[in-house]
Amino acid sequence: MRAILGGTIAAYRADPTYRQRPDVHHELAGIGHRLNEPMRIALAGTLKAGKSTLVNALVGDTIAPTDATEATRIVTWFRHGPTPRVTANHRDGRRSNVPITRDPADRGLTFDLAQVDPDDVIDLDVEWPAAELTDATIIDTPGTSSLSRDVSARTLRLLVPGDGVPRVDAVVFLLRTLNAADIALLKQIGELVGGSAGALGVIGVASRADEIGAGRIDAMISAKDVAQRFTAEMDRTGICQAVVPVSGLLALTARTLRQSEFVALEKLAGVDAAELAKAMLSVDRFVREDSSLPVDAATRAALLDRFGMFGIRISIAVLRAGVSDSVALADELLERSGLVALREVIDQQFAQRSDLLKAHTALLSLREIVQRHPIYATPAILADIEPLLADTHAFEELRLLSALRSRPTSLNPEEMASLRRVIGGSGTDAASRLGLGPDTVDDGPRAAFAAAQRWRRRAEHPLNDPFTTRACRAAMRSAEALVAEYSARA
Ligand SMILES: Nc1nc2c(ncn2[C@@H]2O[C@H](COP(=O)(O)OP(=O)(O)OP(=O)(O)O)[C@@H](O)[C@H]2O)c(=O)[nH]1
Ligand SMILES: [Mg+2]
Repeated sequence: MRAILGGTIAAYRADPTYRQRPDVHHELAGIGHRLNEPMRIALAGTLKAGKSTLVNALVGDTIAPTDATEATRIVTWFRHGPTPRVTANHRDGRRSNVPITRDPADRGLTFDLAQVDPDDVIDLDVEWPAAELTDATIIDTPGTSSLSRDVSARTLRLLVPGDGVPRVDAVVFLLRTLNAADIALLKQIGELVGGSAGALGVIGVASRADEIGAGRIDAMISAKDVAQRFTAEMDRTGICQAVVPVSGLLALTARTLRQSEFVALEKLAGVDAAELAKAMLSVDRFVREDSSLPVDAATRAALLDRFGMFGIRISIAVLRAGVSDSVALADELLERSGLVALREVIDQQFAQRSDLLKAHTALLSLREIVQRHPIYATPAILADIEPLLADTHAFEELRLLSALRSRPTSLNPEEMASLRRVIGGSGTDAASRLGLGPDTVDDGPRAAFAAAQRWRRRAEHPLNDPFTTRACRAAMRSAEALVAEYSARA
């Protein structure tokens, strides 16, 4: 990729017409800069799906405004920076500083947008010293309700820009329901992010998962069922296969759990079970002024705000099961929020392949520029780009890793585990793909050869369904690539 880019830059420098076009040189240099930047992950989805809350949960700090403030109408970039700083990018190219204020109710930060007209601002740039942002820049987008509204248009311009050059490398799409408008939007995004092969770098989240079961303790279990139905339905559309149920609210609260909250929950956990069950029959009852619960009404309302009904129930259950310190409670809540699972999926699908995703974005950008500004060398450059974009095996691996989560195969559990491994499910280096430890690493070439043979034979099994055959063929190709890699090294 870098070689093609370098060659292209040289070709434009030497071209008699384009020698004098700093704007084009600047655009080309920008592609190179982006290859060195962290991967860009956008959070998109329907109105009030919980995008901003999930941004905060991922970062581990309340930095994205979540109320219906003006800021939720603006695309906001969260990048790593040494000190907190917010900059507004204006339509006329101007950049201005935006003061940061803490919300008095401690709902996190708000940006003081008094001097800023949202209609005049293209996007906000937030620099924040959070470790989570060193590997990925996270982009919060305004909710999309329909494809034509102004706010939706802002999100669409970011995710599906008119010039076809992607601004982001991967998308986490939050859905509370699956309706035709959501699917249409997802399709557009999927086509852009993944090229014509679709479904690359798009993860679905069944959001606000704690609400699906109406706050019952098995809410996350029914959320899993819903996610499975989402997955199956999305699989048919070919957009994104991995769908994870997540409660961003619970995750954020877990990551920012306060000692005072732990104390209040412990008091509630001490209440007689029947009495507590009655007091928690509904939200109204729970926050009632004249309740006999040992925690005052204001504190109860605050708990409800931070945990939700499900979060309170689950916390009490966890405390009753014997957890006795706030760190252990936070860990348990985080696990149940689905955030841990989401992070694993993000790591597997995005982080480990960030170079691939970034290279893919760079190739699309480069192709667009050389087509827009044709020079003598354009056909030669395109001839270099096209085969790289068409080499879809790495993309096929990504798609399969998620599809294997939900689609049945005739593989036995051992086969499934080693197939997932060989297509990069536990890491993309040769040793991880072949399951080699430090003492067996010398067996690499032989193991790769054996794996290629094994999957070729398995792909030809007469009782395979088409999906199983497809997965086995992909594993065979992955193993063959390892064989080639080893022989190139030797
Ligand atoms: N119970 C529950 N409530 C949530 C969850 N995530 C967000 N909420 C609530 O839903 C409301 C909207 O959350 P936001 O994070 O602002 O949603 P958003 O998608 O950013 O909204 P817009 O940007 O305005 O489209 C807030 O009141 C949140 O507290 C969740 O996981 N569980
Ligand atoms: Mg928002």
